[in-house]
Parts: sequence; C-alpha cells; structure tokens
Amino acid sequence: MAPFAFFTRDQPLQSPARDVAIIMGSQSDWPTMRHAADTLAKLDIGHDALIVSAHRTPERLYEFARTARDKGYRIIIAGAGGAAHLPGMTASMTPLPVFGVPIESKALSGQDSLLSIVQMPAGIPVGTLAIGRAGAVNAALLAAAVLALGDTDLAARLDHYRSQQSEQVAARPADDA
Ligand code: RP5
Repeated sequence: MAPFAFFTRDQPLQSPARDVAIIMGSQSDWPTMRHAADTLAKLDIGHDALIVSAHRTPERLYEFARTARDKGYRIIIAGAGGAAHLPGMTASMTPLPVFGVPIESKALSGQDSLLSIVQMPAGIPVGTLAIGRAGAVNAALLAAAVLALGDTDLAARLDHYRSQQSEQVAARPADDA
C-alpha cells in the first residue's frame, strides 16, 4: 500500500517540508482544530491537517503514527473528543512530541476529553492543552516555541506575534467593545 493512501481522497498529501501534523478524530473536530492550523499559518510554519480516528480508522492511525517521523514531521498536534484515545495512542507509536487538544464535547463539555488525554500512565507522555479553541491555539504556539529552539527566524516571528498580542490589549475596558 502506498504511504498515506488513506489521505488521497480530497488532495494528495504533500510530503513535508511540513513540520507539524495536526490530526483529529473527526470532521466535527475541525472547527476547533482549525485554530491550530490558523495559528501555525500566521507563524509561517508548514503543517498538514488530517482526520485520523483511533476508533473508526485504527489502521490509518497505525500507518500515520508509525511513519510520521520518517515523513519529516517534527511535532504532532492531536485533537479528539469524548473517549479521546487519539493523542495517547499516537504517542505510543511515535517518538515525536505529541500535544493533545481536548475537544469540547456535547455530553460533558470536554471534561471527558480532557481527562482521557491528560492522565497518561508514566512512560508515554502527551502534552495536554486546554479544552477547545484555547488549547488548539496554544498547541500551535507551543509547537512554535519548540521549533524556534533551532530556528532563529521562527523565534523572531514568535516574538513578533507576542508583541503584537500585547499591543492589542487596551489599557481600559470599553462599553461598546
Ligand atoms: C472523537 O469522537 C472525535 O475526536 C470527536 O470529537 C468525537 C465525536 O465524533 P463525531 O461523532 O462527531 O464524528 O473520535
């Protein structure tokens, strides 16, 4: 089977120069996970976004996780909701750093996602972020910070991002904001 044959339905997966793979358990996770993609794009960090379900497409998960490092990815951001096994299972099959984003589920507001991602047994780490959009944005920023350790241009872009963010905070609250 050709590598990433699972991912060719909509567009061929371009092999990286993409440092970050954003994976998610379902199409329904994309409204959250697109914030990670948007943040990486703002920082000009190459990335892919892929649907990989631990429960519905376990073979796709196995294929992805086993080959991610050889494909050139350096960091994986994994978003999942409910019984959210995707980040932990991915981490078990790749030496790459995995950052988990708990999706805000309907039934339990993401607390199920959070607890099932964060409480990894010792030996296989997943860096767990906040529930929902904040977690997706911060996963991208954390990935950027790690990549910036070996990339001075990216470090400068990240400094600029944070400076701009600071400048956008008003000194006083406004009634009509
Ligand atoms: C998980 O199940 C996904 O990560 C998603 O958050 C959740 C629900 O998926 P759908 O039923 O909306 O496809 O695997």
